[in-house]
Amino acid sequence: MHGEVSLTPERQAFYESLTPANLAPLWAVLKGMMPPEPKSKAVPFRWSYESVRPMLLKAGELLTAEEAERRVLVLENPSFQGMSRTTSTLYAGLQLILPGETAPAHRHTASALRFMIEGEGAFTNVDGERTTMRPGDFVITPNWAWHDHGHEGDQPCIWLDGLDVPIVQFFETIFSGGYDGKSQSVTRAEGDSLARFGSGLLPLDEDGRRYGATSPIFNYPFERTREALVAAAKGGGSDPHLGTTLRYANPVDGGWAMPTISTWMTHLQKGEQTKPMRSTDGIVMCVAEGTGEVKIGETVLTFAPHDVVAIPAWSWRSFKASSDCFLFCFSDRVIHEKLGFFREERS
Ligand code: GTQ
Repeated sequence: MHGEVSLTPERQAFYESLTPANLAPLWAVLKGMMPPEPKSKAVPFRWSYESVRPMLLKAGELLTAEEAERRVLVLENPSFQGMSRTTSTLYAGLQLILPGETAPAHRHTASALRFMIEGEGAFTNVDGERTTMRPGDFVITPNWAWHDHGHEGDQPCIWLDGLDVPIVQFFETIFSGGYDGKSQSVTRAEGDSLARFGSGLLPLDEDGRRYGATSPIFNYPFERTREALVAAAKGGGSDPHLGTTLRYANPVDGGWAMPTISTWMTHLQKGEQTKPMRSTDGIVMCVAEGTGEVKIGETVLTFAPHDVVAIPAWSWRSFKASSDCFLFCFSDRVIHEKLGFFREERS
């Protein structure tokens, strides 16, 4: 775009006369409106699991899951305090459920994902099917699906929630509702969705669009993901920018597992280092296993298991693994792709 339009007293007076008429001169704002490339308002940030965990457990002493509805500490980007945003477009939070508790059934137009971090025995019921969540599992709550969480183990369970809330808010399409009763009745056997849709097989007489554009698989178990990544790393050689990365796919059409949030997992072997790349999507990363560092622009952040890192849109990123790493990531990429905004650049 061209240079600033200079401000004279006469012009200034004219602009002020426009304001009460709810008019504004485009030429005074055009440069800011159309910068040559994106400049994210979000900043790179890492939440250390070691330091957040005690605060989450403290919340567990202060209130029950039922009282809270969802006992979650929102991971707020320093640029968005009070706005429940981890990146400019995505929400992330750490949720705690204690043995015997229930997070009551509700539903909303925001889509949610869970990335399980710690503990045994927690489950979520989604649209009549229960799934037990084990560390490293990626679990989906499709938009408008009833969901409630419970816990039959004897230790605290903690997972990362990822939601498209800021996006749904932007479109002013938030709806939500409470269930008549604490938890929904289970109508399908555990593992049914994974059996029907998650083994390279599909039902002969159902097209699999149970949840519209969301994958009919709602738990992608870590055991399978990890095994695939380890085999792929051995078999194919790692990409210089991506390491060994596989995305979670909707088996019905091969697209992303969720209509508004892209998800993938990266495996880096000890000592592996990726070359800088950047893309238009803002990313939230959760460390499933391993330690290392991520460079985002000029910021270097170390990471350890279960740490969560916000990577702002269009910032150069590269990773260095000091031990074997498995890094779960989610972003708004799928929306960029659908709308024709997605770009990436590799050094
Ligand atoms: O578990 O349903 O972190 O509704 C935020 C909103 C979790 C949930 C969040 C939610 C949930």
